Amino acid sequence: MTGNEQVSKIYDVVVNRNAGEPLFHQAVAEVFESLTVVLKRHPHYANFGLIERLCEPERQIIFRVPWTDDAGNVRVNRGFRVQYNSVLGPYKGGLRFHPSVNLGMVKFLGFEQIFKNALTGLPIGGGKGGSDFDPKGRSESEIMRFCQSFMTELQRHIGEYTDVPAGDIGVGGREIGYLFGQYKRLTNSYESGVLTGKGLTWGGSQVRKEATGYGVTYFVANMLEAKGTEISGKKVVISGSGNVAIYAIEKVHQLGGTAIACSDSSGYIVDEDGIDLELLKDIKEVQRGRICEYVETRKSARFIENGSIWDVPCDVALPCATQNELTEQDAKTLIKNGVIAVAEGANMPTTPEALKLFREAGVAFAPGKAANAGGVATSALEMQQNASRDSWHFDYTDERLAAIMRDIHGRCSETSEEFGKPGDYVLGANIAGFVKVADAMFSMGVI
Ligand code: NDP
Ligand code: 2IT
Repeated sequence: MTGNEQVSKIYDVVVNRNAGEPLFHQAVAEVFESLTVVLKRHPHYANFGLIERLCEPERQIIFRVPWTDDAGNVRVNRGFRVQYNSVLGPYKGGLRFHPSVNLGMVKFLGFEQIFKNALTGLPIGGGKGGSDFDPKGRSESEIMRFCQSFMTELQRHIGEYTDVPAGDIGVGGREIGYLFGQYKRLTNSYESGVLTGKGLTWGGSQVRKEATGYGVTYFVANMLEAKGTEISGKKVVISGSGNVAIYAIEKVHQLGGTAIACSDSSGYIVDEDGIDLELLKDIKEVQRGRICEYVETRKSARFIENGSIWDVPCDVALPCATQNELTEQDAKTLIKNGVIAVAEGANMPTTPEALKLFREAGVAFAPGKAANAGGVATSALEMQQNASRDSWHFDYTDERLAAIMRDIHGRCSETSEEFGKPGDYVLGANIAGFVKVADAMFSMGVI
């Protein structure tokens, strides 16, 4: 059998065994596309059921999360933790609270996380979790009670050496605080390294909050440098206005670019003068408001309720909201408008059809598992600080992050060259991540 036939046979099995999980299938297909090339050169990676084992999570936990709302009604949500692969270190990956969360979504995110974490070069395995809880419109005390109930079950499955969750969509510093408080109370131990993204006064790392957004921008700076240009003077469109988007905007501005548009699920704003970041932070981080409020204060900006943010002409596009948010039509528009680089701050925000168009058009394209790895990498730095009961300064941590992103860029670029597709960061990231995990799996035998 050729590598291609082997891979497509395994893919069919994955699809049949995981019926009704299209996001998971999509994530697997994207990695498998790159594996054909690897198997051609290194057929041994198909031995000992390695690829089949890689697709099957080591453990999948689903649990009931009951909580009481402010009106006294009992609500029931579903909690998930998929402990995907631990050959490189304890399971590591975020928790997502969003009404769309289901097992297939958590599996897609956990699968991606394995390769992303491998690319960081740090000792972390892959996992992901979350709940179909919708934080929108919930009071502080409802959020707290939900987090406490969620952790009441999750606590028996996690630990500094077992599984270390962090934030993702709908889970930020506030939620990590409630989750950590409940973990500490239930276990009667101050195990700092059990969660990352903690507050700076109680075990958190400098730069963790900023890390994903800063990291994606560092990656873009490296990509542009390879093309003989830089961020300075470029117009950048960034979707989302959450944790990743806000700190991507901050770093773009620090590096001399201009972020001119951002969004939330109700629409997008365009501000050709450059986004006023203090205003955006106040609306999103302090008031927890909607993006349309931006134009009430900032008269130079406009709010567009219907339509796509990718209609806004730009040099660099950073999808930083959610999966499959950048479609084939969006890619056509961006290419027509002359986009030179696209980097995924979110996980799998680009549809396969859009990705194909970017590749054909020669647009520099950074997949999420490489471009947004700065968040989890800084989580691993937080774990290091917790283990040595140390805390590093902001500038030092930021330099470490920038160096990690430079290394990831280098690894992806060298691997793409080695396999005959220079500049194909998707291929480079998939292969470099896969080889590291696969080699460790071989060393540890059939487990
Ligand atoms: P936040 O919850 O802070 O922000 C999410 C943003 O995306 C909000 O503006 C939200 O708008 C928008 N959004 C979410 N879901 C949808 C949707 N279905 N349709 C349209 N807009 C949507 O999350 P993060 O910034 O932390 O995460 C953003 C992305 O980055 C996710 O894909 C996440 O997996 C990925 N990521 C996050 C990392 C981190 O460290 N936080 C690390 C690596 C990747 P609204 O408020 O209206 O819902
Ligand atoms: O998708 C991701 O990499 C994250 N949500 C961050 C995970 C982490 O453990 O910091």
